[in-house]
Amino acid sequence: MRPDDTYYVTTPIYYVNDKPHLGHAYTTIAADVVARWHRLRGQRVHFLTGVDEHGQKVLEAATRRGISPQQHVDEMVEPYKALWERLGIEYDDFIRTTEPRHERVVQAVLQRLKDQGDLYLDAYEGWYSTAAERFWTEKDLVDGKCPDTGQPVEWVQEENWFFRMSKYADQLRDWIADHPDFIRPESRRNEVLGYLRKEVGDLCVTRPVSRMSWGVPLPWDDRFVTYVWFDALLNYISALGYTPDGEPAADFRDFWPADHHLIGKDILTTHAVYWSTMLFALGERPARQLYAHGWWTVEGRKMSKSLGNVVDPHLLIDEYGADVFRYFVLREIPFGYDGDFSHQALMERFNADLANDLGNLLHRSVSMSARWLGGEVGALDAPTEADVALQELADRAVATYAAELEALQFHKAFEALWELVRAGNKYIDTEQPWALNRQGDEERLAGVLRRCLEIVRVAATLLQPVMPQKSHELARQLGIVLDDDEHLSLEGVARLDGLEAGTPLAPARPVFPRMQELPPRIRALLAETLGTQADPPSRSEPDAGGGAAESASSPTPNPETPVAEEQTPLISIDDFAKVQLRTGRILEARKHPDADRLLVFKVDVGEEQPRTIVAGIASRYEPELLVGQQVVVVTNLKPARLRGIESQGMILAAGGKQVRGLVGVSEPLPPGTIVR
Ligand code: ME8
Repeated sequence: MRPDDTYYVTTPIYYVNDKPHLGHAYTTIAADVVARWHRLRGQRVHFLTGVDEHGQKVLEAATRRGISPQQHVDEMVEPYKALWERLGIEYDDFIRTTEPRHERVVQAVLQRLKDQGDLYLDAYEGWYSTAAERFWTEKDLVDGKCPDTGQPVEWVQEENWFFRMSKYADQLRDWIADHPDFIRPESRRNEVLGYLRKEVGDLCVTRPVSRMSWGVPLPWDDRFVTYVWFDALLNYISALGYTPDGEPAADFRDFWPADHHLIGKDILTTHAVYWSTMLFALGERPARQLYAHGWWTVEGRKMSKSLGNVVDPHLLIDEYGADVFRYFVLREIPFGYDGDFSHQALMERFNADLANDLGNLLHRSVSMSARWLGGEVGALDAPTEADVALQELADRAVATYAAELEALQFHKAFEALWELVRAGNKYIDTEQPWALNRQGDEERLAGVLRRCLEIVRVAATLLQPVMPQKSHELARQLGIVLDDDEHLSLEGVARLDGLEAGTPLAPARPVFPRMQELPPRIRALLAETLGTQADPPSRSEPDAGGGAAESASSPTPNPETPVAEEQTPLISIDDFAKVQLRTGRILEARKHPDADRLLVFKVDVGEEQPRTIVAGIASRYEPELLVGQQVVVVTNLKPARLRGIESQGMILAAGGKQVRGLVGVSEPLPPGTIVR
């Protein structure tokens, strides 16, 4: 009997006819996330991936390169391992089907099936598609071509060995009926049931060496090698040390049946029908669940070689980082559905979820704690009704997150967590720590900020399997330093009191700095591949300091490069005297309702009425943290409307497009004091 505290997940083994692409990365990321999750839960996990090294496709790829198939597969396995390393994939075993430990099992299984009368030799003729590596009947063909690949077929007559798959078809029908969760999602289950409504034939499990020699030799008949699918499917148990006879190997006993075979929808029949009947013939149970996910298109088009470049996993890691790539693919489309990978969508998702919601919550709570609580985790105060509601939401979010993740409903898991994160931001808005600070209510201020930090801890903990690096960066901000192999514990994670009061927080640093536009390399590639102008240049909003002038159209110097003196036209003292500068005090600050980069201020500049000033500094500053701040204002600038709000002056700031600091005065002075 399989122990309860183990978990076994597999990916397909990928053909090494080419380098890995987005689709391969997708399945493997999903498997890694569930594997890491179950490890975090304290289970003993076996996560298997690997490569499919036999068969026609691989042989053809080797032939094209003019090298032996063995040399080809020895080389082509490396890009897979290298990509998994960069993507942070922590597999427990990586199987190659040319390994002796695998070939031995394939041969033993064939021998066993032959001995029990489940294999027979038969003459066969039919339409063979080289591209799909399978035979079709006349009525399967579409316009005389292979229905799967659209490639030409040829009439082939040959002897082959057959597996009595038909004998096990009823057992499979019963199994699916008795195990409603065996095939997910439901639509895919129906697809298999539809297939099984028709008569199920036997399966040809060999290829004559004369036609295709790159495979596992039949132990008793050297005219044949094993059909690549029969060989490949056995990887899921050969890797566990399965033998058809004798004592079961320890890993097989502990991990079979697998909890999840993750596959793409393209290989559902082979898994649901071939693999299950093979297992029945061996007297074994099928995996607990086959989960067939959907297919990615790229920028609205079918994935192809040239489009593949636009979503080359290495490019995505280089430009966005492995963690953001991992998060995006699992967040963007429900697992099981088809979806489109678009860079614009990635940027929007990043900005909305990571920069705005989570990043902001972290930044606001850490920087307000730094400012008003000496940079330490505050102590909890007696909970109010709002606090109790927040705790209930946290309990619900954690429970839902766990359940949905374990059901591979990644997007729903994230939705549940983000409900909590957004509630954290709202809690800041309603509790108004800045007002508490003004009123000197230190106890409540500490309690409010503490609960916000706790929500960040909950998020960091739950996100560890998805964003292993970023979650540790979040933890570091909370004053928790973890080694690579250390983790935030899931135990009691939902309770909003897991941190320790008095722990020093790290200085606030953005973990997810907002993306203003797509990286230049991506923009260039998109333009080149799709022939479109990717992403228009940034909108005309003001530069740092963002005053009223139409400054956005003028070229912005790189903030890192001081402008050379000879390039700057000199002005006379009279010119300078035209600029009226005064000290001001920020009375109110809020986000601009229609522009992410802008903040709207009420500034006292010593006049009867405070001025409304709009400034493009939202990427750096939380509005509420600026209330009370002394600034320098250009007071005689012509008013200008910025996204519908009239700005009556400019707050001076240092930096170019990216503001890096506000200009201040060393002493507190009355608003309206002249600056010269
Ligand atoms: O089929 N979108 O290997 P393979 C999402 N060796 N996923 C995709 C995808 C796309 N556009 N394209 C491919 C084989 N995939 C066999 C498997 S298993 C015993 C043998 C993913 O290299 C998806 O997981 O063609 C799909 O099932 C797998 O790549 C096929 O990889």
